[in-house]
Amino acid sequence: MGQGLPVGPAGTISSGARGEMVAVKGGETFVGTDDPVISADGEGPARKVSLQDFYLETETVTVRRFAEFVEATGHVTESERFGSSAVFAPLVADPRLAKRSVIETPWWTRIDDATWRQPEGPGSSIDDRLDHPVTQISWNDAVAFAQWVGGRLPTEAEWEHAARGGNRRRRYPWGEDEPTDDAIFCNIWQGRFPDTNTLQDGYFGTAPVRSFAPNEAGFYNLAGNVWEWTADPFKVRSLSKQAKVRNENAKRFSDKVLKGGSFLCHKSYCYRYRIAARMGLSPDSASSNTGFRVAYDAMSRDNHGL
Ligand SMILES: [Cu+2]
Repeated sequence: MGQGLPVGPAGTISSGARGEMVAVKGGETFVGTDDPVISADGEGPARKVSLQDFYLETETVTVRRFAEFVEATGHVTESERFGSSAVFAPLVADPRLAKRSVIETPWWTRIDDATWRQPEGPGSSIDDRLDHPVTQISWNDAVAFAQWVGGRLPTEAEWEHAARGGNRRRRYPWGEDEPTDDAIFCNIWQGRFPDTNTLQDGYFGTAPVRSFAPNEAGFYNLAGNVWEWTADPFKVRSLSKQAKVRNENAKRFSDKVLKGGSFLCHKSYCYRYRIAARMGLSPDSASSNTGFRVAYDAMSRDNHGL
């Protein structure tokens, strides 16, 4: 196997299997948009960047793979250590447990023992969701997994470049077509949030990582399903007072950028399943709608197995 193998807790060398991946050609490209919808998030302006070639996994990491990682390394996630995590209130397995709301929104609640093994708290299970994205994973947990497979988290620019299938300007991984409650391209909310989800896409919570058509490059569910952690610190590029405050907070908490939106997004209140959309969260945060996918340097993959 490749280089840089992590050492397991018992001193044994272990290395996880890589997922299916696509080679992405780097070069001159851009990140962000000159046509921001949620400017306060720092979607704009578009900035030129130059990328090395890289590889990105076609899917977000599944519950099954994460279970293999935990089995092999004994990794204990941060939500397991904290003893609680954030769950979308209507999905809490046992409503009697939903007592404290978090993240300044009434539809989030902090649930004791909500972990990747029971993402909606006690009473929920992953047994029938092994091919769904693993959730309740902090940035630190995601980095640990990525190292185990000899990879890393993608940068925001890499993620956007892969989502656009190159340096084309497009709003969504599939092009410009706007998802509606009837035209379904990804796992987001349909209906009136947060009271009614018509389930037109077939899912209330997460969907299997391979549901819906991939983009032309072969990537599944970049938009919707779960937010995806990236390697980058969160920063809004603006001189506004609001941005300054936000950046100070982001710096204080070492917030990282997440991309892609989740099964909770809807144009009416959280229009963040667009490629240029973003969110910042502290690296020890986890929730029932955040996951990640793994990237690799082209170099390290080429050396792999030689
Ligand atoms: Cu959203």
